[in-house]
Amino acid sequence: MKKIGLMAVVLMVAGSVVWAGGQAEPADEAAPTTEAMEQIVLRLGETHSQDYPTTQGDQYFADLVEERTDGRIRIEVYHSSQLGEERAVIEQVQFGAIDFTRVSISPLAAFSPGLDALQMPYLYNSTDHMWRVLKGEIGDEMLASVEDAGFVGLAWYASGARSFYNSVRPVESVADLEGLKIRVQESQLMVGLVEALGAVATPMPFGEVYSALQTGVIDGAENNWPSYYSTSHYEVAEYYTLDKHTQVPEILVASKIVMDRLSAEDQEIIRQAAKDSIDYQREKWDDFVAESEEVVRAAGNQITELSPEAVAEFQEAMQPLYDGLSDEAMAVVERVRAVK
Ligand code: GTR
Repeated sequence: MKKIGLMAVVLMVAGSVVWAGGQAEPADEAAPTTEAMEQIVLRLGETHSQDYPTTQGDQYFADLVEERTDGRIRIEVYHSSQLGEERAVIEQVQFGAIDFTRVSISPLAAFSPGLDALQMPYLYNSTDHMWRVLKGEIGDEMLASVEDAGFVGLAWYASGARSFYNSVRPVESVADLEGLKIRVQESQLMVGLVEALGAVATPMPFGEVYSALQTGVIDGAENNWPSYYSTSHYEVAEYYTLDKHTQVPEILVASKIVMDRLSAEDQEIIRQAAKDSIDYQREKWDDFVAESEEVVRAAGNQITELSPEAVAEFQEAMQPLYDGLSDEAMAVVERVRAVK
């Protein structure tokens, strides 16, 4: 199957192929006959490897769409950053060169700043609390809010809690982070968070972190168990502190330009398939968290649990981030806190 740019709309007619919106294939002059089937091939960009739970969620979503359209819409999942690093892919989705992506809301917030309210430090008091927020009114509003920036928010995926790891020393208190060079996602909020703790924030694409850790360009980074494990960062940064500073939802988005070209019926199939992939992704997530933790612990990494005093200290150090929020974002934070 050949593709044209972002969205290949193909008329498949008994042996001949005509590109709608592109050039007709000159090889076969035969006019389309009645059994013409329009096939749409779309691309989804994913940073993680094929067996990572977000990629499994993407693939499940793609399969549902293909099944529910009898093969008329095919979504190809390009995992392992084949289409580029997160920020670059988001830009391409915004102008319609890539059709879908699954990303962390951290880098997406650079395009749709309202999302920052959902990734504030120590915002949720449990994973269940976060899911009640995401599956409720606030989650729906936030999905809808990315439309202004050129995206169609389709679904939230699980991503656990992010914690610090480094190659220099165990971190048992905020003071232990002092001066460490910590890689962060390309997100202003994350830069502020690391700086508030006295460390040096270094924004960098995900794919560059392993070699930066290995060569000592950075001392550490922060992520959840699955990413710490699947990227092999745990092999080059052995100290992992379970401070769980943020729970950052993953989000599946479509390009608004691309969605607007589809029929209302197809848009609805896509939206529903995305929603129907959430539980599957969450199940895969939980399994992979357990597996990651087991492997990393077995490898002999030094895992630090914070004392309640140290947790309080981390929370206090991050208060300036809340003080810096706009009234609008603070209103969202307050609504999140009120969700029982
Ligand atoms: C992971 C997330 C990725 C990416 C990565 C990072 O947890 O799933 O989408 O944002 O973190 O730190 O860059």
